[in-house]
Amino acid sequence: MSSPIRPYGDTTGDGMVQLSFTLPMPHSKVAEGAAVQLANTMGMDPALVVHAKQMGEEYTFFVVYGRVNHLVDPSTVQVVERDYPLLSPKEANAAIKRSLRRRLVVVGGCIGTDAHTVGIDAILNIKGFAGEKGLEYYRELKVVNLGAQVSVPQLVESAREERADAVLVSQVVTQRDAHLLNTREMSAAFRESYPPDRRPLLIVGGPRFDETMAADLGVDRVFTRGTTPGEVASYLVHRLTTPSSPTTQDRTPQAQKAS
Ligand code: B12
Repeated sequence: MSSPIRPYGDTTGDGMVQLSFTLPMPHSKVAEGAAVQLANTMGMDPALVVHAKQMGEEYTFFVVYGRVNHLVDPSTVQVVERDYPLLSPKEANAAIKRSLRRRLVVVGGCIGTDAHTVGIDAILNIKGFAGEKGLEYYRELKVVNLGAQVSVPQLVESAREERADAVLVSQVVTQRDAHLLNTREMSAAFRESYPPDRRPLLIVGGPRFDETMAADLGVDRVFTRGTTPGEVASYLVHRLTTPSSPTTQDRTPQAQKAS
């Protein structure tokens, strides 16, 4: 059992935090005063401007350091814990071979206008990420990487053509909630194009997603910053080859023959 805690900067429990933001005004003493006023309004008191830098002609970036009185209670925090075992590529390949008796097909890409492919490539490309090989390295996975700026209809079409078991979508740009809107559009399109028991597993990832939003976004799982390919491969195996998993039932060779 954990008890409520405070942040600290200099001495344990002193409540000190650091905050950065930009105000739409040139740097001046008034601008610094405005930054302190904002911090005070947010509950930082006292608040000290420790860095101020004019950006272009009309903006100033601030770092403010100060005390808050709020407590956090770790026992009430809700997170998505990993609820599947981490497998090595060898174990993942063996599980797919044993259960599907064919390669598991993954179609991925960045949807909308998003051209940030480094994240999805980190997961899919053979070179991988953080010392782990990407999904292309797995012998029992067939990976179709559609790259950047894939439209939702294109994605659905490719998923159909490839008979995808899973669709992996990356969204990095979050301006005007583009990542949320695009993801909802994507999941709605898959629901429209597939009967519920035939729909591929929908996975979305990017640095600014909230992992708890999967149901709200209509996807099966959300992955965020720092995700490694091994985690994704293990999740795919868990969801698509474990007999108790609901999405597995209609993808087994027997079920596919029957349909
Ligand atoms: C590299 C980069 C670019 C490159 C992209 C090159 C490429 N081929 O990808 C270029 C120069 C093209 C670019 C362009 C732009 N960029 Co840029 N870019 C970045 C930068 C510096 C790094 C992103 C990156 O590669 N991260 C490394 C990867 C490995 O991390 P990741 O994406 O988080 O991926 C990991 C996880 O999130 C997860 N993951 C990600 N996707 C998926 C998907 C699945 C299925 C799974 C399971 C996991 C997963 O796994 C990955 C590994 O752990 C960021 C700033 C930053 N430091 O993050 C800005 C940033 C993302 N860009 C930004 C912006 C604004 C732009 C532009 C709009 C700029 C402009 N005005 O033109 C354009 C948009 C272009 C477009 N149409 O999308 C903003 C976005 C702000 C926002 N709130 O949305 C950022 C945050 C910079 C900033 N602070 O302003 N950019």
